[in-house]
Amino acid sequence: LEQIVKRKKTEVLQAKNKVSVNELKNTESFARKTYSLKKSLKEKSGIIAEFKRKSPSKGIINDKADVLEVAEAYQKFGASGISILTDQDFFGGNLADFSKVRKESSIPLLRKDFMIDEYQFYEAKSIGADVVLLIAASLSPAQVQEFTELSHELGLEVLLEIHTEEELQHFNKNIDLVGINNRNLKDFKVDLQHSVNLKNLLPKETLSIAESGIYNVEDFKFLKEKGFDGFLMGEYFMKNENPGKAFEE
Ligand code: IGP
Repeated sequence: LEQIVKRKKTEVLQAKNKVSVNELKNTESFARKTYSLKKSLKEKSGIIAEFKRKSPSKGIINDKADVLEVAEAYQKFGASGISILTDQDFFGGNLADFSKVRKESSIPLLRKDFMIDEYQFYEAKSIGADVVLLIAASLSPAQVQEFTELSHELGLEVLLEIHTEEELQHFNKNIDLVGINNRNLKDFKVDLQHSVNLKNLLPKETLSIAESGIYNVEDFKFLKEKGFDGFLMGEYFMKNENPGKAFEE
């Protein structure tokens, strides 16, 4: 994670030099009204289906699937939202994938990246995001607070990702959604029960998302029974030649 954050800082500096915040503010998407994932979680399946080509823990998952085709299928078969990785170096994503999907879809889109600088929030808005991810493990509670305020000014919802009890300190009542990562980012181990225990420490009314390592219908049902409002699933779909079809089934 440290390595990713370090790389990200350089990347943001380069991006700032290419496109200024003012230029981002002048993009077409910047003025659009965003979709609410909170609302969509209740109205549809609760599944946030992810487009992810590769990951540090799994290597290449799928480098052939077409992002537009997959996103269209995810939406058609009832996803509440779509998560699209925009990190290039570690996850094989890019901003263009995101913008393309935005043009063709009308459901909430989550920009999945490592957000560490204000600039990235303007960028997220300019590519058509509705929701941004804040990872507690790579931010201070003060940064989470500050980025949440900025996101709301831009009309974006915030998904705070936590994995440990200590990270509950990053929570504040302005946060829209709390994601509990079933996967430990340090050793990549997946533990669903750990997430359930952590969820029970959150205020009851908090909307919670179970993230990662949901590999079959039993996992999904288990987490749903335990009261999770949303389910972020990537690999289970992406490892198929046709991820959209995997979602349908
Ligand atoms: C999806 P999976 O195991 O279904 O492919 O996981 C998603 O939760 C995972 O990609 C993820 C992630 C992250 C990726 C969760 N938190 C933070 C990058 C950064």
